[in-house]
Amino acid sequence: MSFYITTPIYYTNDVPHIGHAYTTIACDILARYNKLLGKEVYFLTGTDEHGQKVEKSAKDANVNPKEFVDKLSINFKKLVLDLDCEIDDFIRTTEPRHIKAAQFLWNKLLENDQIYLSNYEGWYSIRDEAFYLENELTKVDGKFKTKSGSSVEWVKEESYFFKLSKWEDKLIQFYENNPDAISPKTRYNEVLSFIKGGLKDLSISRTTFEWGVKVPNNNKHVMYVWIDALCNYLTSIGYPDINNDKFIKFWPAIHIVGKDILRFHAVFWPAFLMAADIDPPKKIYAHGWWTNEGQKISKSIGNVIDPYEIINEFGLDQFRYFLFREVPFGNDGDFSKKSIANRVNADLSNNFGNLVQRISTFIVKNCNSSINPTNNLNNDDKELIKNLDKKFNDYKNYMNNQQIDKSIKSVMELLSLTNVYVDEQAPWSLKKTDKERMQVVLFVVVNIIIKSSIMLFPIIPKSTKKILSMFNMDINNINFNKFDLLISKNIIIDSPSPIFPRIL
Ligand code: ME8
Repeated sequence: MSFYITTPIYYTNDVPHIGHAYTTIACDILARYNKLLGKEVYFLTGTDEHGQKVEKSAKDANVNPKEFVDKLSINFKKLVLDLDCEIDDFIRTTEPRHIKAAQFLWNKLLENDQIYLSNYEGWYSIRDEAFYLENELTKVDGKFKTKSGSSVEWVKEESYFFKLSKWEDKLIQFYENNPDAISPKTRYNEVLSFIKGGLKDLSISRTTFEWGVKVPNNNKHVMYVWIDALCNYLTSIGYPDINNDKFIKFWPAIHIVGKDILRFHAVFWPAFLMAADIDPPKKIYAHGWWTNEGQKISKSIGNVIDPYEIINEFGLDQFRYFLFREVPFGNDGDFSKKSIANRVNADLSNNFGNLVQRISTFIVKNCNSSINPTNNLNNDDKELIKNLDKKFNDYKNYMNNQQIDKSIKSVMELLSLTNVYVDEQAPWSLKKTDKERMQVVLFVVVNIIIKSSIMLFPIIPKSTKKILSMFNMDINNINFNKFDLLISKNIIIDSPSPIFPRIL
């Protein structure tokens, strides 16, 4: 089984911020989870380096566009690694392999009679790199603005068009037959009603600036940045060679995107693909939008959240955990330092960390650092193990549907139950009265700590690896295979150290 997951490729017009980190970590979590299931995973991210917006930013910085993107792309690549994301490829749209793929896709569309030359006249937002109809705009201080507040300019130029209107029925049919192809459900409904409202042909080339992939056989035109950008998902797996192993194994992909760019992915992209005789994506998941203490994150307000600042203050896994436990994936979320501290203290320090710390130190002190497997379980133990099985199933069902927050919550509930079990069983009292029973209780708890660590590994990989190595587990081969049999051997505990210190 294979699993292909992508982030949007980010514009190289500025430094990365919390929003970019969010989508990339989401994909890393889902990629790591699918690896635990034993699937062959391909995880792609990269940078979107063409278009008017990037060209303008380069001009403002007084640098030529190529030099400009070379410099900015490095920050995005570095962030991926600093977020501990295990990618398989980092694509840049200025690379020769991508220009070749984008031009091939264009020619394919031309060959399939999906493109024609005409004139475009209408509103264009450089910030959104999108065309707008007048009824999608509102007048603010005498000037038209988009819903998100972007300025628009009137564009009048010769342009190639993609016959999007021709794909209306096919798209409706595709989504009606594949109701899971867009998630969450509200986004699916939104896209379907947009398509049913009627699709107009789409302008897919520009002549008034230079910074883009040249249209084959007409150098006056550069491709609309979105047709170039979307094609990255194909380039990485070897397009135009659709018969190569990677393409056969991994296409179609699951695209994780912010809700701002859903229409490009769920309307334009599948239409381009079908028009080029390629299967549409398996799924498009549109997540919500982060605000900063209630305000939209924006450079002009000056409230852009730098992921490095948060990581330095709270720790990487604490940051990853907060982003995906605090807010249901798909909903909007509000960021504040107070809420990260509260969440980390409640879940990671008081619940998970506390359990690991008290059990491991107890075993080191009282059991010569070692616990033996046993079958001598009483009803309380069996009840807790039943809960482990149930929460593991819930966790998988949620993860399979990208409900990351709910899957984390299942593990946290299991850990809370385990803390209650420890209090009730009181191994510190059993030490004096029934040493054999004490061993059983510790065995059950160690079992749950190890399995919870594996379940939480996709979300907080560094910390769970530390815990697993503390319990002498093989951290180079973490997976759900033989999950039931994990603790069939004697467990030796290495010197315990606090994993999640409380944030003061
Ligand atoms: O749109 N909250 O690139 P981009 C959550 N190049 N996520 C956010 C966010 C926020 N406040 N801000 C940004 C582009 N994001 C195109 C994509 S794909 C073929 C081309 C995330 O640099 C979110 O994933 O503007 C959003 O969709 C993406 O960054 C936009 O990145």
